[in-house]
This record gives sequence, structure tokens and C-alpha cells, in this order.
Amino acid sequence: MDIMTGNSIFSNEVELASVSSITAEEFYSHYLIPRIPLIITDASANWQALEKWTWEWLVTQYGEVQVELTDSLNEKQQARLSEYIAYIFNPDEYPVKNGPLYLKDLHFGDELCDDYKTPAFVDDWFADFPVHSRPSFRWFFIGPRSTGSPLHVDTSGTHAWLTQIFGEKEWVLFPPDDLPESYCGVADAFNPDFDKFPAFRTVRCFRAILKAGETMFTPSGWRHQVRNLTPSWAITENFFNASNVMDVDRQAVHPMIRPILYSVCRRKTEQLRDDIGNSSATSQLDMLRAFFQEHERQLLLQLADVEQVLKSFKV
Ligand SMILES: O=C(O)CCC(=O)C(=O)O
Ligand SMILES: [Fe+2]
Repeated sequence: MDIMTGNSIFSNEVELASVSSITAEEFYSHYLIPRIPLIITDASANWQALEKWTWEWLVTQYGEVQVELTDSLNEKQQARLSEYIAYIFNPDEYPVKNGPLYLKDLHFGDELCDDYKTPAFVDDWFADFPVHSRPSFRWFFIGPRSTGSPLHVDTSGTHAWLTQIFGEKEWVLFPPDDLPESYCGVADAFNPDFDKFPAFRTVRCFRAILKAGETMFTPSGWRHQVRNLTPSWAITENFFNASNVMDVDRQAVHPMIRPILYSVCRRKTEQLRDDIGNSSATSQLDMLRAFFQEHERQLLLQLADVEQVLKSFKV
């Protein structure tokens, strides 16, 4: 991992930790629960994907597929994947309006799931959702140098992991309370306008360059911006478990998510009870208890509203 040091643009820039051989227990207590981002250098060590997934393979398998590309004005256009990959390696040879063009969400089927493994430290409770109602939270990001994603927070309160398959990706990440969410989509964290966006003056910034084979953990709520320094290919999945179930619950938009969340958490509570004595099981149970209490509180609040209405009728 390289860290940009010396002429940092932020006065409070922190080196993003990079580890290998982290146990699930260490990850849980030092990164997941305190919500600290982290690079894990060997999470993909046994992946068949790192041998098998070459650009040639991608063209052979999916070259004819029409993909949706996003330009720098966020406008969409279509191309064949094989054409797009040729462009990635020679962007200057293609007359593209409002480039560079980015392939932000190439969804893929279950057939590729044997080639990689969700990293062992990731406990993903979406896996317990019924297949048809499981949100589609896994995809590839593919693009030439200079593509990237604007400052944003990941969807629906989820955490994310992202493994770089090819090339290098630069990241800046900011703790949730250090930057207003209103900066997302408008401020450029790689070249901040300190007058327009003054919170950048005091923000803590975590910066890193993710290299092929390395995996980034982005905790729920962290604002982050990303740019590809070379032709780049990454795979990512978003996930939740007891540590962020409250966030997912609060931000759930689809009406079906809440009841499913509720029943998955009940099932997890039963499983964790069998594991009592194990400190991480105990703290997960505490978080689930708080989650259920919150639901109880919400129900009580709704009941209080109903009582108010009934009272007003009695007058
Ligand atoms: O690679 C990108 O363009 C965006 C990555 C990202 O923001 C994420 O994985 O959450
Ligand atoms: Fe993201």
C-alpha cells in the first residue's frame, strides 16, 4: 500500500491501516464495531478469480453483452463490453464526448460466485434473505484511468468490501460526523474547495491506494471518493449484520425489507444464543436486543399517536 505523505491537502490526514491474516475476531472488535476502514492484503489469496479473470477471459465470456456506461456528466450510453474494454486500454484513441466512460455496476450471475469467496471476516446476513428478495448488492466496477466515483455514502446503511482485481484505485475516506452528507455528489474531495466546503478544513481524512489483490473495508456511513489511477477492475459487495442492522433498518426504503430484516434478526438471535460465552456472540446479542427495543419504541410511539387521535375525538 502506498500512502501519499508530505504534501497532503488535509491537515489531519491519517494513514489507512493495512493488514494481512486478520482473524474474524480481530476484525470484529478493532474495525467492524468501531467502524474503522481497513485494507486487508490477503483476503483474496485463495481466489481462483485472480488467475482466471483476465481481460481476455472477460471478452470471451461476455464480450457481446451490451453494457451501460456513465460519462463525466452522469449521462448514460450503451456499448458492447468488448468495445469498451478496447477503449479502457486506449482511451485517447476514441473520440468520446464527456469522457471518461465508466462501467459502474456490471452485475453478474451466480456462475462467477465459485471463482471468489466473500472474505472470511465478512459476516453477511443478506445471505439469509430469501433468494428472490435479496437485494442485488454485488457488482464489478470497470474503467480506464481517471474514472471514479464522486463523494458518496454507500447505500442503505450497509458496510462494503471491495477487492481490486486489476490496476490501482485511490481512496479518500472520511468519518461520518466529519463531513455533512450534503457534500456528497457536489464536493470534490481530491481537490477540495475549502471556501465552499469549510468542513474539509478540519476533517480527518484516510487515504490509500488499493492495489490488485487487496481488499478495502468501508464501514457504514463513511463518506468516500474514489479514482482509478490505471485501467481498473474491482468487485464489490455491500453487507450488514448486527453491527449495522439499525442503520439498514432506518434507511430501508422497500416495504418488504423491514419484515425480512426482522425475521432474519430473530433467527440470528436464536443461533447466537447457542454461542453464548463467546464475546462477539454476546455483543451481537446486545446489538440485536437494542434493535428489537427500538422496534418496540417505534410501536409505542405509533400507539401514542393513536391515543392522541382517540383523545381528540372524546372532547
Ligand atoms: O470504485 C469505485 O468507483 C467506487 C467504489 C466504492 O465507492 C465502493 O466500493 O463503495
Ligand atoms: Fe462506495
